[in-house]
Amino acid sequence: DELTEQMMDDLYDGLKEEIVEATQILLDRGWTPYDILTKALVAGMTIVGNDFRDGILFVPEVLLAANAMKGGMHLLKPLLVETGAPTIGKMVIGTVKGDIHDIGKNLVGMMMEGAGFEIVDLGINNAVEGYLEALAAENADILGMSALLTTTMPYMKTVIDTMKEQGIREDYIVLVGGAPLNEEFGKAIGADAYCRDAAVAVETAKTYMA
Ligand code: B1M
Repeated sequence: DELTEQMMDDLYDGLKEEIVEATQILLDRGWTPYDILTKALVAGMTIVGNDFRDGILFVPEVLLAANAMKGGMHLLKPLLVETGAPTIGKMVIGTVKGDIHDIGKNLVGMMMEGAGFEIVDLGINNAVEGYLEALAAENADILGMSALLTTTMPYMKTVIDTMKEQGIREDYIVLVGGAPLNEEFGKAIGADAYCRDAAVAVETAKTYMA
């Protein structure tokens, strides 16, 4: 599709207004919010990520791309969270300490809300104390943690170990996600499940709440 190709270029160039406009055009053409997210925005961000890794793009450019993506997501959010369904559970979610990546986490939050979950978003750079306070204060069912760096993902284990020490690990379902994680890592740190993407997070959470 010509427009989605253009969107990938615009995302790469960090052109927020163009991304917002194109997102609206795809909606007007009848695309589902989920297809726009995955086939245009996430696909475009994957290209940005590859060139970032290869030293072709640098932090300022990637920040602009992320900002452009958020513009599109902002438009899609009300559509993704629109739901008449009764609440099926409550999830506290946040990116772990030392990590400021939040696009994936935001996406997971939106899709979970759309599926009927109540979401308490703690934002980025969360220490164990913050997670545990929120879980108790919110009377949550699920803890969701996100990490995008190999240097921050071990912090998830710190959180889970602290839950075990305090005897509250079994009171919550713990779901983890983020690009550098995998199934094996999720098991090794004692999470209930690793979620590859937002759709899997929704399905996994539903299964545990059933
Ligand atoms: Co960062 N960065 N970054 N970055 N960045 C990565 C992660 C990297 C892989 C890029 C690369 O080298 N190819 C690399 C990590 C390498 C590694 O650890 N092995 C990297 C690096 C090195 C860094 C810095 C250290 C760079 C520097 O300063 N030298 C720095 C670290 C800052 C910090 O956190 N302390 C940094 C900074 C940044 C920006 C600020 C510029 C920006 C973030 C802006 C923002 O988030 N507001 C940024 C970005 C945008 C990226 C890439 C390009 C894209 C991430 C993204 O948003 N993807 C990324 C490359 C990549 O991942 N390919 C990269 C789109 C998003 C929808 O996907 O987040 O994977 P993702 O989320 C998915 C799933 O993973 C899953 O569902 C989501 C939706 O499907 N999921 C969950 C995620 N969290 C979940 C939680 C759940 C369930 C599922 O809980 C239930």
